[in-house]
Amino acid sequence: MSSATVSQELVHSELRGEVGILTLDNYAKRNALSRELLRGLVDGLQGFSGKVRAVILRAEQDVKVWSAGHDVTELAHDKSDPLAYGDPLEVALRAIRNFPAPVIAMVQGSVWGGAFDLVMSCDIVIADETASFAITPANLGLPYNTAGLLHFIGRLPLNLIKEMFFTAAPIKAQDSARWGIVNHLVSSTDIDNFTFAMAQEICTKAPLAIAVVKEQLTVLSDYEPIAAQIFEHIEDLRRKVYDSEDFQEGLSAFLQKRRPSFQGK
Ligand code: YXS
Repeated sequence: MSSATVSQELVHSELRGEVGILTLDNYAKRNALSRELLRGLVDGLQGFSGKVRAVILRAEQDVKVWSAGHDVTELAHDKSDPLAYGDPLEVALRAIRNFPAPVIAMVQGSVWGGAFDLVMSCDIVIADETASFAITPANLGLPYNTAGLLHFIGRLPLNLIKEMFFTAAPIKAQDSARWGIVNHLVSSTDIDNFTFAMAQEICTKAPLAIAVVKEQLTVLSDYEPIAAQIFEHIEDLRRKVYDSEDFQEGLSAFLQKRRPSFQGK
């Protein structure tokens, strides 16, 4: 089976009028964001180009886990940056942010790690009462990347971002609505219809005006002037972390299904 076919197996694409629907479907691995699954997501978006005025990104109906985040088995552990610009997850996040129509994340179940960045890279987030959101690099000893942090800084209060990164604890549905992680919290029985109705409403509006406003908001919210010296300092700090024994311990513990023992070195 070709790689493209495998990817299409992991992410289903469906056209419903001018709404494109991408469904994550690798529950055996809790929709972990592997390079194959992410390729399916990017290919699905590209396949919608010129055909849709709104996209819904979802998992299968009523899952307990929307996505378990970056595929840990694919995280670079050769002392190179595990979340580099060319990482498949970063490529997918940019594809969503640069897609010329609104992408709505429809969330049921738990969202972990890089999948939280994926959800927050969508333009609108609709969730039900089973949803929760966690960002978990502290469980692995991994240094999150600067672009990812800027995604969060542009969307959420700094104290919430710190709590999520420092505790790696899931934010439950009600709190996610209070903090503005989600636009709407609706019941699991209503979420399909509610989300599709919003997508259809968007389809009745001027697509060029929406595409330009989305692009303007992306450019303006991403525009955080960082002096080269500051960026190099940040990269130096991150390198110390992904070079650390703790990161190797975090990866080993995950793969051996045991609790990590971090030594701070
Ligand atoms: O043992 P098998 O082969 O059945 O596979 C198991 C898990 O190993 C696999 N799986 C994953 N594989 C790769 N990467 C993952 N992130 C991942 N998560 C799960 O899926 C199969 C079923 O998992 P299991 O038995 O644990 O399912 P469960 O229903 O009991 O528990 C579901 C979860 C999501 C609570 C549990 O799988 C879990 O805690 N997964 C890891 C969540 C997480 O820490 N994600 C962050 C990944 S790193 C990341 O996204 C960023 C780089 S960062 O670290 O910066 O946030």
